[in-house]
Amino acid sequence: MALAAVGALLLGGCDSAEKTSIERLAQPVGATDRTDAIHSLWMGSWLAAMLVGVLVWGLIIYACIAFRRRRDDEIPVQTRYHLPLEILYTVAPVIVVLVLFYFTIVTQNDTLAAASPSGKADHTVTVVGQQWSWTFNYDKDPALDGKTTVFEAGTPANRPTLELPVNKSVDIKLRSADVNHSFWVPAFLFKMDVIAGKVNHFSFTPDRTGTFVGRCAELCGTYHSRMLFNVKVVSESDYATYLKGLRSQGNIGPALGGSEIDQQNGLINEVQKNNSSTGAS
Ligand SMILES: [Cu+2]
Repeated sequence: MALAAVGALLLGGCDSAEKTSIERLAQPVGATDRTDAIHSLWMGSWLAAMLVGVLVWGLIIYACIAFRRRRDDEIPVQTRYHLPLEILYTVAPVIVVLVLFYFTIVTQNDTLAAASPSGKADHTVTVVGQQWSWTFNYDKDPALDGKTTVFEAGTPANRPTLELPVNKSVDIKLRSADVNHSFWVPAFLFKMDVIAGKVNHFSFTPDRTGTFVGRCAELCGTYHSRMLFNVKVVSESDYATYLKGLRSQGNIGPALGGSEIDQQNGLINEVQKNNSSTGAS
């Protein structure tokens, strides 16, 4: 009751955007079909933390009052080597961690499940993280011609944009051209590491149009903080127009990183193989 009154007082003085932000405990409004589970985990974790907090604060206050020193010449009973209490101190945090671990794993599996049961998403985008920007390869996209891979490459000064069609599933493949990075779009409530020498992937369906900020979430070098990008979720026809634009600009890929780096990582052969199979030179 008191909590509700304080909440009403706090919420009273702010506009509706702030109000929903407080109601969501500062979590951004999700923009994909995978955000509900993460949002529940977020809210549930805070609720659990609050319950544990209230219990601990309550016990502290109770102990301070009930076991305070009552007479100057006598110190309160000192409890030590109390086995049942020590077992409780050990077991209780382990239970808390196990519960959080369980819900995290369930949510993670939910979030990482393939976007379609067949594992075949409507679109595939290979994202390359490189010091210090991103390249987005639209792999043989059916919205273009199903054969040509087009790309957009960014620089720290020229922030790249990843365009995605709304309500269509997409498989994002993450690879690094150099060191480890991390692909993070706060509005997707999702982040995945981009590991050098390994391809990570995840799939989802963007469910509302808009422009969302993205960033690198792994300290990857001097200009790490400039590894920013935008994600623009657009209609299907705008998406097709965008891909055609990239093709007419000559951005024919795949572009998987600088050639020296590609050679180092053994990716150059893969580029050549892909080029020969698409007929590009
Ligand atoms: Cu980075």
